[in-house]
Amino acid sequence: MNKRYSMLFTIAAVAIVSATLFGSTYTQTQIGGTTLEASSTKDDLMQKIHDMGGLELVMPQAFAETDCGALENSGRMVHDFQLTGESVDLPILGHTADSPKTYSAMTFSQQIPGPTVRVTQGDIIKMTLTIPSDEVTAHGNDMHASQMSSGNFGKVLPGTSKTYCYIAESAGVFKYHCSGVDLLGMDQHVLSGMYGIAIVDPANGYKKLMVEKTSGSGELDKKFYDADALEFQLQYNQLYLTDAGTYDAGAMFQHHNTHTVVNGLSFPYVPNMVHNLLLTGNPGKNIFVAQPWNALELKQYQSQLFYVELDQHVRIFVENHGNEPLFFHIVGEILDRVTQGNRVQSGATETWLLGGSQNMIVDLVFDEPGTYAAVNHDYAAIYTGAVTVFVAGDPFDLNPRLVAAGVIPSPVPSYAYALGNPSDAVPPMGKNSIAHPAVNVHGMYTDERASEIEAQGAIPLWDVVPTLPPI
Ligand SMILES: [Cu+2]
Repeated sequence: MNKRYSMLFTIAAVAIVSATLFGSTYTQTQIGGTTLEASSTKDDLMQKIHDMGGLELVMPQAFAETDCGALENSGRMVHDFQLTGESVDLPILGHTADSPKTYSAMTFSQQIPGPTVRVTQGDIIKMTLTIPSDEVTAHGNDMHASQMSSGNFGKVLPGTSKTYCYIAESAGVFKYHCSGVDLLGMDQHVLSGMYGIAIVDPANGYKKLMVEKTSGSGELDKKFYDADALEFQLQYNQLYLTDAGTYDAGAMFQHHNTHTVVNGLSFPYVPNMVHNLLLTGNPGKNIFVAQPWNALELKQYQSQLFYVELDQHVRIFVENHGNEPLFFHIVGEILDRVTQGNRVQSGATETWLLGGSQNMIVDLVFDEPGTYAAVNHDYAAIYTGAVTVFVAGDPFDLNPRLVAAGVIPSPVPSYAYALGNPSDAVPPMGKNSIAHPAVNVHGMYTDERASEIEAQGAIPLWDVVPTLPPI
C-alpha cells in the first residue's frame, strides 16, 4: 500500500442519532454559589461540637505528613510525577483532515486522559502541577490515591507551580482530576479532559488468576494463570458540548451528554482502513458498523485495536470518570475476576457496574480466536462511543500472509507483534506486567505530545503502513 487514503467512511448514522437525541441545548441557569452555603452559622456548629464533648482528630501518618522534605528522606521509593495544566483544541467525532472539527479541551500535559502514574503500595508520589504563564485559567489536582487535607488541591495560578507529596498507602486504581479554580468550574475542567489515574500495585504483587473449567467428561477443573499479565487501561467519561465545541453546563445538569469517550475519544478502538484492507482487500470497505477515525491523515487519532494472545492472562485497569454509570461488559467473554482496591469483588461475572469515580481491575483470559467488544452496556453509551474491540489470536488467518510479505519472520500469537497496541491504552510497567510486543502512537494527544510518545519508542503507524509491501 503506497498511497494515502482520505476518510472513507462518513459517520452519517452516528451523526443522525446524535442530532436526534442531543440536538437541543439546555441553557438552564447553573446552581448559584449561594445555594451551597450552610444554613447554620460557624458559632452554632462550634457550640454543637462543644456540647457533644468535642472532637479528637486522629490523623494517620499518610494524612499528616505532606511535607516533601520529611517524606523524601524516609527511605521510601519516591516517584516524581510532573504535570502541566493546559487548554488546547482537540478533535471530536466527525473530525477529518479536510474538515477539522474540534472542541475546547483542557488537559494535563497535553493529553486526555493525563499520564498514568504507577507505583507500589507504600511508595511516595511527589506531584508537581505547573501552569504555563500563557494558560487562560488556574487549575488544581485532586489525587484520590492520597489521604491528605483538601487544602492541598487548591488552585495553581498561571505562571506558577505547586508540589505535594504523599504515601500511596492503599493498593488499587485511583482517579486524579482537576479541582478547578478552588472548586469553581471543576465540572467543566474534568469533563473537558482533566483526569487520569494512579495505579498502586499491591506491596506483595498481584495474585494468580484461577479460572474454573469443565473437562471433557464434565467434571469441574481449576486452571491457574501466573500473576504476570498483559495490561491495558480504559478510562470512561462523557463530553457535554455546544455546537461551537464549548462546554455546555446546562446539558451536564440534565445528564444530556453529546459523546461518550473511552481514553478521551469516541469509538477509539474500532477497525480502520488498514484492517479493511487486510480483511477485504479494499481499504474503503468497512468491516465494522462505525469507523469514524479511518484515515492515515488522522495520525494519532486514527482508531486502533487491542491485540491479545489466546490463553494469556489479561489485566484491565478501568476507571469511570464520568457522570453516567458504566456497565462494563465484554461481548462474548466473561470477566474471570473483578478486584477493587486489593479485594476481589466477583469472579466469573458477565457485567460489573461502576458508578462515577469508581474503578476496578478486571482479569480475564480469551480462550477462542476472535473479536470481542468491551462496551458500556448502556445503549446510549454504545452508540455515542463506548466500544473497544479486542482481537484474540489470529482469527483471520493473517499469519501466512504477514510472513510471506516479510512483515514478520514467523507466525505470531497476536497481531500486536505486527501492528502494536495503542499507546494510550498501555499503562506503565508494574509489578506483574508482561511487556507488549510493540506499541503504536495512539491517543487524544496534541501533535507535540504525540512526538514525545513516538520518541519513547511507540510506532507512528501512519508513517509505517504506507511503506509496507503488499500483504
Ligand atoms: Cu483545570
